[in-house]
Amino acid sequence: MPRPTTPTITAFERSPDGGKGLARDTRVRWALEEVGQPYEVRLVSFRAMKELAHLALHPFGQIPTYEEGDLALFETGAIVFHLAEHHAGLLPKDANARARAITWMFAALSSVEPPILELSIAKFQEGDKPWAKDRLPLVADRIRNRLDQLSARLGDADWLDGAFSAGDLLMVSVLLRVRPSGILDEFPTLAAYVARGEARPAYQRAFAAQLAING
Ligand SMILES: N[C@@H](CCC(=O)N[C@@H](CS)C(=O)NCC(=O)O)C(=O)O
Repeated sequence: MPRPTTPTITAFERSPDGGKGLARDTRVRWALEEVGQPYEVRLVSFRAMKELAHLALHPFGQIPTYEEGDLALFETGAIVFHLAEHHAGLLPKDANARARAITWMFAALSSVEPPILELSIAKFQEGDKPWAKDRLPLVADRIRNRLDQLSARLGDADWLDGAFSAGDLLMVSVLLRVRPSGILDEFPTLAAYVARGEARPAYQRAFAAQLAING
């Protein structure tokens, strides 16, 4: 089947979060909105995600995916990076500043998101295990440790390294996933950082678009 020329992403037919914007298509929508790239969305059911047609796009049977002409991508980091490389607005021009912004993209996805994901797993997939009660506070403390370090680095800056970048887009997206636990609000500096991200018109458009499907 020929790939669509207008970029097309996949998203949950019905997001488990009921439109809170926590499913990972929101961060891709946000990046597309930041760079002013129109896009289409193909909704997939949980069953369709595990079928061959979707597995050809995403080996792990997940959303989001991204298709544009001959190109098919998965992994939000790769998708956001692709958009940032091909459009102005998400990565600085200066080579060193650009490398630092990319570093923050990796930091969001490989140093901050994993413990946050662990908390969801501990609560929702392992919550009925006899050891869950002992494990939860350990996982929560690992998040606190990371957020403490991140908060210290951000200090009183608006964004992680100069102007808003793809690094901030991913970091804010990752931090939003921990807010329901209450842990984000223990770090007012980070809560304000996330609020700055959410206040961006591009984020608001992305949030509204996913809410229109899931709300
Ligand atoms: N590392 C991946 C994670 C993708 C992911 O976990 N997607 C979730 C939705 S937010 C999903 O499809 N879950 C359904 C499943 O794994 O069956 C990325 O950043 O794109």
